[in-house]
Amino acid sequence: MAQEKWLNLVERDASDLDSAFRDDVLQGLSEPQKAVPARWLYDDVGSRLFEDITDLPEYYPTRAETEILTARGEEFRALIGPGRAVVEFGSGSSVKTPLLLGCIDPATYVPLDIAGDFLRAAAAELSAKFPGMPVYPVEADFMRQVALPDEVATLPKLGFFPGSTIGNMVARTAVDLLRTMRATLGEHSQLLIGMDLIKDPAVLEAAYDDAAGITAEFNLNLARRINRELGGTIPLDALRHVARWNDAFARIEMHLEATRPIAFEVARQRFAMKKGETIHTENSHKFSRRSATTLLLAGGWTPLERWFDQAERFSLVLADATVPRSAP
Ligand code: AVI
Repeated sequence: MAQEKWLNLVERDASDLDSAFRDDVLQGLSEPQKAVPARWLYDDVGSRLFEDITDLPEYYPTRAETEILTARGEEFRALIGPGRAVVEFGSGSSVKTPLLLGCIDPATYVPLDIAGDFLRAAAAELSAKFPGMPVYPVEADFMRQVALPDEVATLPKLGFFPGSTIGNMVARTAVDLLRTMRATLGEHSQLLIGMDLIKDPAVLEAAYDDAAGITAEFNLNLARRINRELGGTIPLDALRHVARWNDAFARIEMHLEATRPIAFEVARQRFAMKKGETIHTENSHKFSRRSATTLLLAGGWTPLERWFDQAERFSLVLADATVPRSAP
């Protein structure tokens, strides 16, 4: 399904990106369950809307993870130790990353991101906050193994992947990414990863369908983007944002649902949707302690410790690349 191609971005220049977007949309709209990979939600407008989402009263993950990072610094310091190269998958958040760097006394910071502009801005901000710490930004697609700068070759590594972005991937893609991270970081590395927890579906559905309608805007922006960039004629007034808990797969799904029968074109191809038919636009998987452990082990990481916010909504897991000796 097209959804499984989440973030699988290898193309670098704008025309390649345009055709990757067009191919994903045309293929996704041709499937029996229409679906567009979630990475296309994040154009400039979508990225700004996502920033707004992280401040919403209903959207707890960012606050919960920040709470853990603020409260558990001493424990991170004890288990991770000083002198590591912190390799962040994504260009980093101006709040979360300094909290981590401030408590573990790292040797260097290496943000990895495919979006060069965000990467350079985040790296400059971090350098200003930690003047004595070398920062080596790497413009790369972290879904593939990345060659880290020579300067960090001999340092022990800590991978940092906050936000529960791992939950936006189906299990197969998530396992591939965890294995790729292990290959990027090397044998004796550690990984600190945010993993959102299964909870009352009403709380989850509110987090992805807020009263102010920002998440709805974020989702509808995808249709707007298709119209703008691919010559689409999708009638936006006939689509509504839906966020629903899929218990079998332990995930929140975002969809765009047709409120009446519609017909439209994208890149000169014709499509139709019946009333009630949806375009699946995002998965956000939630984890139990056991499912998180299974996923990490499948990806080559052994959980060492996990921390929760006070309300136990969100977890940060520290895992080690060392595979324990046990029966096969
Ligand atoms: C980026 N990612 C971890 C967010 C999430 O919670 O799954 C994306 C998001 N989609 C709607 N709200 C937030």
